[in-house]
Amino acid sequence: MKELTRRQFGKSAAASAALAGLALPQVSFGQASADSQQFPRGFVWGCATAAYQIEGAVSADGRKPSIWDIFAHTPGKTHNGDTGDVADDSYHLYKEDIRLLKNLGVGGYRLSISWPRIFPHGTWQANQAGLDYYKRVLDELLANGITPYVTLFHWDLPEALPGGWQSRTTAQAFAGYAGYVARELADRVKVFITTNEFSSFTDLGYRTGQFAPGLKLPAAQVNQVRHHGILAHGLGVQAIRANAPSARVGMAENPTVFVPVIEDRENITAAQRATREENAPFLTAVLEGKYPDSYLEREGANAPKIEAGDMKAIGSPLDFVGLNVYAPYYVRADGSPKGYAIEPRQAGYPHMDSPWIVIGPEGMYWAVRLVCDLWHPKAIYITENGCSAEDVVTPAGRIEDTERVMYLRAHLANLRRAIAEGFPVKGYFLWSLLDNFEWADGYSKRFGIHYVDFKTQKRIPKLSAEWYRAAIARNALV
Ligand code: GBH
Repeated sequence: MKELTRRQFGKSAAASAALAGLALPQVSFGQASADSQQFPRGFVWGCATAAYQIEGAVSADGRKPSIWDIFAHTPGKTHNGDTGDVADDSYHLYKEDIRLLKNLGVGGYRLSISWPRIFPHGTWQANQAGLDYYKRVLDELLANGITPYVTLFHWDLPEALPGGWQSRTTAQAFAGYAGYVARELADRVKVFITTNEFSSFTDLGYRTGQFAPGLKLPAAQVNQVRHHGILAHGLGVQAIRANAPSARVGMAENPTVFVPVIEDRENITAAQRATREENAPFLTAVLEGKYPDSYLEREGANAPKIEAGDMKAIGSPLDFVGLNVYAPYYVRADGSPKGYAIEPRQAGYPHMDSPWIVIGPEGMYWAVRLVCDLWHPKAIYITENGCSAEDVVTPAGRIEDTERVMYLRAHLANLRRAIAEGFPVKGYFLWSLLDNFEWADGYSKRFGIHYVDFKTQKRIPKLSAEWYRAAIARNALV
């Protein structure tokens, strides 16, 4: 790790020396241990959010409904009937939220743009007032020295688009929107992220029905929806490159992540196979520009209908791959034809406040390593990582979220291992800056490192915010 800076260590050593007169054993803080906690110079520390989860102001300045407005307002679809109508009111409080970012010392902020603010009817007629809002947000970020990482689609699809992701024209509409935004914001934004989490807006929206628009379609139609999702990404990449030639472009994906049960050759091979196979319709297709034959054979007559040029667009070269990492599966080698077996999640396996966030920090290391070994991306960003916690406010007004600190520290230790082994990880975006509208879970799950009192909109930094601030300041695990 030649790139590491030793300056921070020097400061800490001086501080402990100053305490040496006290009748306490000196805290050991040797050179070796300081180095082993360090991140590379230039590493981007950031936070992430998404438009519908934080903005509120759903009718402001010409915005029209997204499929999430409709879904959340449909009885029984979200916890407690919660909606994003107000959320964190970040639409109005964005300056305060940027102050929180500034206090943390982050270098980057991953935010998303609300498609229905820019094209309230999905396509055709752009809404200047919506665009102007984001110009104000971006200007505020830039004035504070924070680099924006802009996601174009984080699930708030304009309701007006007929058929939603069932329709191929939605992918084309996305490209039109992406190209327009890239052109209009190219002076302010140097990094664009097309879409967030293919499986979340396709499978959960159209197969399981947990997310908007809440459909449960048969396999052939689900595969077509998935195809339109990755096609939107591919056409989006082309449109962004045409309109903002100097911007860097990638996507944010949450592949199913596999940890080999034993770190040896056969189990690592099994994890690699599982990563490629289990992510076939999404990450594999995008990074190979082709669906694996095994996937097409498996789906048979239900396989997606592909038009000429689709796969070329889908496989458009990327400047980076963004990975959202929360919870892995464990996998082992076996004698089956595919060569791996995914371990069932045991009922007693520990998890964070959200039951789906089982604790598996090694997933962070293996996500990076396996994606790099399989596909050799130019760069990786961790575009999301974080967890929910109960976050009770103490009588003293504090939120002592030690379990979140544990979760983050363990994941960053594994990320650091990947970096130390030479994998090109350039930055990390913590999910999330603020407690917010957690989709189907409404306001019942808190992911922020700042607590939000949804009645008063007051923000309170949690212990995890203090911890993250210290990590950023030292560019190291703390
Ligand atoms: C990300 O999704 C999203 O990008 C972000 O918007 C979100 O707030 C964040 O993570 C935290 O959830 O209830 O067992 O059926 C993560 C992918 C997809 C994981 C939906 C949870 C529901 C699991 N998520 N999934 S379950």
